[in-house]
Amino acid sequence: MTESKIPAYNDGYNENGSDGIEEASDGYRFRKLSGRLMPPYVTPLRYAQSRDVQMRDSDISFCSFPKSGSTWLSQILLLLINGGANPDKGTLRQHMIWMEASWPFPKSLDVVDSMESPRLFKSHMPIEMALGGGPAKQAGKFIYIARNPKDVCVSYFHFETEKAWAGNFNCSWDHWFERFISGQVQRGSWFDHVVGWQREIPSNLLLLTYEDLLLKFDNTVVKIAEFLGIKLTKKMLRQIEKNSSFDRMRASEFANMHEVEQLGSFYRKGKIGSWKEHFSVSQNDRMDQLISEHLHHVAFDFTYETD
Ligand code: PPS
Repeated sequence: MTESKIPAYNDGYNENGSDGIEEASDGYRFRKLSGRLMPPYVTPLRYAQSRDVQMRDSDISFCSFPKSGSTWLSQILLLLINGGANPDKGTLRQHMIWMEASWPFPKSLDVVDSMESPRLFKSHMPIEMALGGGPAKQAGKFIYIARNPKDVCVSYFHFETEKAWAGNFNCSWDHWFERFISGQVQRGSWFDHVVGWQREIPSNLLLLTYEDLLLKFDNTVVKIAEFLGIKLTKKMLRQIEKNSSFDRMRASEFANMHEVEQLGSFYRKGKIGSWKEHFSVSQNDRMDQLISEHLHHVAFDFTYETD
């Protein structure tokens, strides 16, 4: 595994240099692939490789729109396949295969082909651009995790502000809100992403929500284990709960994400409802309107606030 640290996003690190990277008038940087805004580190080469990967029956892939709890899910999956404990070597990121990204631990198709089973794949792609063409076309198990769009919008605002991979841009909350609801953020429209992934639900695709993990942890982990065919004991479940807790992940060398220095505040709140600290009444009305227009037929049942 590559041990190098990537202190900041650097165009020169990518195979294609800065080709195809665009900068909007507000300073937001992105690369367009298949008409969608992507982070610059999703290079055409990495994206092509991600489409060509051949999945095995034993592979586990998880996907989400950014800031939807995918890192938490990755930790739970790793604990599930490892008997409840973290592996002795490496970090959480190093145990994930992130085919579409050129950092921090890029892997070529040859390397991925030679890896032992079970392999754990991470992705943030919309269904039309999914790893290997998506669950309907591939072997292995796929999990898609979604989170309510209000909290995603806020979490993403903090994640993208003053980050090199987004051009170190710095905008107001109001400006970000407009970008988010019009799909002008890296990975495109949250609504398209979430609606697209549940349009067809083959038997090798499990849909989850971040809120389910927070509010019904045991049931949700049992559901994941059953889906993956993993025997889960009560002791393992308690170990998984402990080792995947927000505080434990934030504090542990294994999961703290310090490979990318700019991710210092990666574990920000880990709660439902932090949108209330940012949304104005009219922004909330507009988001509710979009939710009722786009989500009336989706399989997800989001929770927006807790008592
Ligand atoms: S990324 O960067 O797109 O991969 O982000 P992702 O991991 O999908 O989502 C990040 C948000 O998940 C929160 N998080 C957690 N919440 C509860 N428990 C645990 N263990 C946990 N780990 C990560 C993280 O704090 C981000 O949400 P916000 O609202 O910003 O805190």
